[in-house]
Amino acid sequence: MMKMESKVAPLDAKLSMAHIYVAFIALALGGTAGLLQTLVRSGQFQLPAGIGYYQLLTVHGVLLGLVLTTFFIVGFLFAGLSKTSGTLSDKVRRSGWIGFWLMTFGTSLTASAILTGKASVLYTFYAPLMAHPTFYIGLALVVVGSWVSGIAMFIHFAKWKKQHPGKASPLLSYMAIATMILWLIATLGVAATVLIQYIPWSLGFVDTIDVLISRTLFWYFGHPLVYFWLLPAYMAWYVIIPKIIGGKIFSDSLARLSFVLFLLFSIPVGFHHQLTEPGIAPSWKYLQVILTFLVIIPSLMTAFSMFATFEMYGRSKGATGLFGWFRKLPWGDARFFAPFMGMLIFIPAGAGGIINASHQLNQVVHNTIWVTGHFHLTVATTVLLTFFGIAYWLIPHLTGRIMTKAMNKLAIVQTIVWVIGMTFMSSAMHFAGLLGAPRRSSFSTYGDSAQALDWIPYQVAQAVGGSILFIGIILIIVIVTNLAFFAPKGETEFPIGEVEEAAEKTPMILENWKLWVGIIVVLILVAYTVPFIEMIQHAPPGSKGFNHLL
Ligand code: HEM
Ligand SMILES: [Cu+2]
Repeated sequence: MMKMESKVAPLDAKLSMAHIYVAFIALALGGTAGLLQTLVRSGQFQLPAGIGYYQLLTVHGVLLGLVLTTFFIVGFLFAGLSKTSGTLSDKVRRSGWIGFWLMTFGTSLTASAILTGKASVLYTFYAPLMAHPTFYIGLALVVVGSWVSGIAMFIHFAKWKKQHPGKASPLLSYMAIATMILWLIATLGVAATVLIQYIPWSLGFVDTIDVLISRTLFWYFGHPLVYFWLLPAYMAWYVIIPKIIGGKIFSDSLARLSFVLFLLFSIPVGFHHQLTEPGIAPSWKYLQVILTFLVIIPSLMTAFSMFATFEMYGRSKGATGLFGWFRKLPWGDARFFAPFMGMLIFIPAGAGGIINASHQLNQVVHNTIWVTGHFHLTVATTVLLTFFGIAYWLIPHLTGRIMTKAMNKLAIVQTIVWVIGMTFMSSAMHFAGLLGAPRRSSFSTYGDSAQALDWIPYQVAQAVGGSILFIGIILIIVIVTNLAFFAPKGETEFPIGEVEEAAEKTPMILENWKLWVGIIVVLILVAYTVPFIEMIQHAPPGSKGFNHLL
């Protein structure tokens, strides 16, 4: 097929790169904040110039959790759609740019509120902490911008479908659309709370806010948010990695089915973040925890599929014995090595996630720095190392350059540095959390209490890890800058895997989005309607805003 060999058209490449630049600027700034946080929490360092700890942590959470991820993902999805479903039409591309500028303008509004000290409310912005209205308005613009881009992607995909009736869509495009459907459904919750609750309240149109409802709408969004981060990483694992190692995609149908299951099981489960919250009956928490655990099924399907691809490839290269194939993998190729280390870290990360989601065990770790340790393994390692692995071929593909051997070596070093730094920082966070150390708090010995003194060695280890990670940040910025501006000109492949010949044909029911979206809506209604009505009927008095500037 000619299309498969094509390049992303230059105009589409520009759109995609614009997103990627913002993402890596966010990484550089957010990573610096992260380093400072670990230094503060070691007890050896104080923030200069009146910068507050919460202010710093808000910068870190918003830039890395929200800006880096969303921009990188939208950029990657546009590139993937352009590559596998054809060049974007002018209209679709223009909508992509409108989306980009809305998101960028929104980010700068939110950032100015945080930097001027008027929005130290952390990236979850829990009420009744109240920020300056521009913080929420900026966030709303980021969401609306992402919708404009998302809808443009749907239009592009619908056009492909129309031109290819009865055919299974390109796998990468299918996955991009699944990811965007997840994002659109999930962001309805955060948009509702920001537009209906936070903005009128912060502008002073209403006096009080219903805290439980705001938190419920936030977590209706907050959990699928993590799948919005993960699915693009899975896109790379399922479709890109097989090509990079020279193997085949194990099964197209299994890949699509796992995406559908992720979509179904990642939305109606927000209560697992609210297990300690009053006002939600235990039976509804129980239901949502069960739905949470169902996500283990597509996760294990993904793991199985990846290792099947690796083993099939190794054996085709003559590997023998149970694990002989392991040595045949291209360890020297950063495009493979970085995501592979991400997959490896996902094993302990996923195990930690099962602990978090279990009601009883959650009581032990809730709001401790264990949780922070957990998501630095998932999003800041598994997802991020995979995104780095994508950047190593996507950026040179889009800018018409090649990654030199030297840069590839540096990228291998970057991966190792990241894994070592994260092992220090994240392990220390997990252990300190088990000893009761709270997350989201500056350094304190709590009046020299024995328990708090026990945490200090771990906090020093966090700072050691944080410093190593910061070297990793410098390295990735050097590599990305090189790939975008200085690397030698040339052609870089956009790797798209092919399906194993023996694989079953893809059933068309997997393309039936009306059906899947219908099932998601039903699941959401089952999981949320009754508890939500109860929250409204038995609502406590609302809360006034708390704002240290008032
Ligand atoms: C240089 C690398 C990094 C370092 C040293 C670092 C360090 C930290 C520390 C110490 C905290 C917790 C502070 C506290 O609760 O008091 C934290 C929180 C957080 N980090 Fe990182 N981090 C790094 C990279 C990342 C990356 C790459 C991401 C996301 C992709 C990320 C996302 C977050 C989020 C979402 C929070 C939670 C903020 C909150 O609780 O409001 N971090 N980080
Ligand atoms: Cu969750």
